[in-house]
Amino acid sequence: MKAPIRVAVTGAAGQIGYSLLFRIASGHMFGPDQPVILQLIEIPVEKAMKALEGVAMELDDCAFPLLKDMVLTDNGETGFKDANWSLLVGARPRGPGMERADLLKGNGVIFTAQGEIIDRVAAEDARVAVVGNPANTNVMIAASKAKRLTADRFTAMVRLDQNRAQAQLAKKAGVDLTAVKDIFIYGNHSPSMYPAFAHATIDGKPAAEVINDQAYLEGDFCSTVGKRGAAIIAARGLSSAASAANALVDHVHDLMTPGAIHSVAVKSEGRYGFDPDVWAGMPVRTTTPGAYEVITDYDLSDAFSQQKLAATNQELVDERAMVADMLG
Ligand code: NAX
Repeated sequence: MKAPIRVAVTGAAGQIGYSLLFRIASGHMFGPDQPVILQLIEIPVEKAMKALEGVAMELDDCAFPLLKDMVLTDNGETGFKDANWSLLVGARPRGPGMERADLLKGNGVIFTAQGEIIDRVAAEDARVAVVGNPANTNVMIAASKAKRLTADRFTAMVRLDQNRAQAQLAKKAGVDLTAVKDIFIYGNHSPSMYPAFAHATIDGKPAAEVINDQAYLEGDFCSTVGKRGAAIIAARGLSSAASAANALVDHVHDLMTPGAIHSVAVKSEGRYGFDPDVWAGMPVRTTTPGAYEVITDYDLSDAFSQQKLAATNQELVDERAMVADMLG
């Protein structure tokens, strides 16, 4: 039997955690023959730790053959110790009347600490996936604290947006979901993101040709995908959780699957015209488990794509400026 993978999860007693942990323990993230050890991290507040105990009891009660052990902790040093993957889901939510700069800085404190600890105590092959918002800036802060781990080990999730975009295109075209290919998310995980229909295909033909409604693609399609999170809050009274957990399963699963092509927020290094130092969504191809190369040959030279890329880049640059004193 393979050696277990150690998976640290922050915010483990939260909404997303409740949908996520059972999928990891049942083998959906790392495969049906890969044992796992869950290292569950919450805040040092009695209510949160008590809730975490309840989740762990339920995990026990599932009798998952792949789940070899669990660690429950409010201490990062313990929680990230020897972790192969650190899934940073917990974050500070936006409070009433809170300015965006305060939200960015409040989270900056959390991701500064977690970046430092992971760099110090996580496994040699440590990899990090950030979900907690503002995800792109949080991952940038965490990565800036790392001295041992290189920037490519730090990714943020835009996969939920990719899945949303794929589903919307399939519905609009009246085709099976699997007919929609090459739809990727560029930029920030925020309404400014660009779900790039420009190079998407449906049944092997350009999506724009099949849908034949440029106004829809540039208008409703982009805004539906960009504002889907808000629409779910309006309908459900709670933010997306099961679909976010599912997207994180996809994010990590595909990063562990050589040949997979998928959207990930990575350090831009200037690709697709993004500022070199921001983390932006873009298509990557997994090379070896955990490693990837950015695909740079998709054509986004049309005026609409250029305008969308510039806008989401500007938002990332502005976010970076707001936390400039916390970087490095
Ligand atoms: P919940 O509020 O249900 O759960 C968050 C949990 O994190 C809580 O139990 C809290 O105690 C814990 N937590 C907070 N700070 C922590 C810290 N420093 N260390 C460890 N645990 C900590 O939120 P949930 O619905 O689970 O969402 C979690 C995060 O995901 C939010 O920031 C949310 O905005 C973000 N999302 C990101 C998405 C993406 O696509 N990137 C989509 C879904 C989601 O909105």
